[in-house]
Amino acid sequence: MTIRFIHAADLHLGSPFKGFAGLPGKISETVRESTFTAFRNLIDYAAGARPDFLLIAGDIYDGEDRSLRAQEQFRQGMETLSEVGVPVFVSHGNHDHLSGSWVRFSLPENVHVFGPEVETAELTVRGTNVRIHGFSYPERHVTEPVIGHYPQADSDAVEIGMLHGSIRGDEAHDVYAPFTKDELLGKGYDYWALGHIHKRQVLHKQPPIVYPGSLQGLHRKESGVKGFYDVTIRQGTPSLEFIPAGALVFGEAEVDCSGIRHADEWLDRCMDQIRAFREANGPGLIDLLLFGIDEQSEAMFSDAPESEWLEFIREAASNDFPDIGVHRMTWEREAAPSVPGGLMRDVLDEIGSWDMDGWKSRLSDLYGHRQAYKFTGRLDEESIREIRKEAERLLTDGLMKGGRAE
Ligand SMILES: [Mn+2]
Repeated sequence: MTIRFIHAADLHLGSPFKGFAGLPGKISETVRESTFTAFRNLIDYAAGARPDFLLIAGDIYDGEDRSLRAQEQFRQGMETLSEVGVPVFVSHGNHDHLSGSWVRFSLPENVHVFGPEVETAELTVRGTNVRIHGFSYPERHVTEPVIGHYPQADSDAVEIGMLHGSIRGDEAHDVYAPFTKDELLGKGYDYWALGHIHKRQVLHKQPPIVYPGSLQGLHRKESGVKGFYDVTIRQGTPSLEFIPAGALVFGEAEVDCSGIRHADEWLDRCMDQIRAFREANGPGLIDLLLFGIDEQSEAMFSDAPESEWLEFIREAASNDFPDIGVHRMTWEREAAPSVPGGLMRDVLDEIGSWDMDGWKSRLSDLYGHRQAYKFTGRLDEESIREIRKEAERLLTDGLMKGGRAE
């Protein structure tokens, strides 16, 4: 008895990719289209491999309003799988919960969408009964555990649980439909198809408890190759193959700047790193981390504003590698010098005294502005920490350059 299925989650179709406005040429288009491209890669793979079924464990859509375009693309993908006879089981998550207001599209009959309560879908694969248990988020915040509503395994069937949520006590993520590993194992299922956490991870090997991760990285913290799992369970023994699907990879490249005196030397070193990244990862968005900055290279960098350096490398990269974008550039300098006095020092002291709320209230005009939001994205603790670091760095540079802050 062998069954084969595909497990994907967190497609986030139609994610707006805020904050990528400055990228030149083709790459900004690639970024905007990336969730759709990744989805087509998933569908093409499934149509070719013809597994027994496909599981999508939540967050198909990025927004609860489910844009028309995203829904149409999804419907087309489902039609393709309908034509080749692949059933699809869908549970909606916190991003595409059932209470959002969206225009309805009809999906073909091969698609089963789980309702707001845990329910069981059954199918027969070459004489083997398969039971798939799952639910869709009735509203955005499902903070109560739902695991108690999943039935115990019935010994005759292959049993699969679909669950969009996070492990109890995981402080780093909003705790949605929290569960423990033991609770999942206690159900006696053959496979747990999880969603919600965008980082790929296998929480347990046998039976597998799996987050496939997001199908496409959505911002620079979702780095590395993204995709889905092709799963085979043969005589009760599972084997998992990870299949890349993302249109581009978010990543980092480090550029050693020691001994550099001229801009063209710097450019060569950057391009070497970009080329290496391209060879290892394919299309991508890169953060360049400049390290080993000595007096000579510092003197060179200080002769042009940072924005100009960034523009320079972006253009050079897009000429040689049209599918690579330089997202950000960071100068890794030594610790702040102890230059006393002056207005910069006063400002540095002042902002040093602000706590998280202090920063939030001071940034709220900009971040709350409807037009600016397109460029700034969301104001969370992580972005505040970055703004604070950047502000301190600009002020410190200003101190070093005798008051000229870029
Ligand atoms: Mn998600």
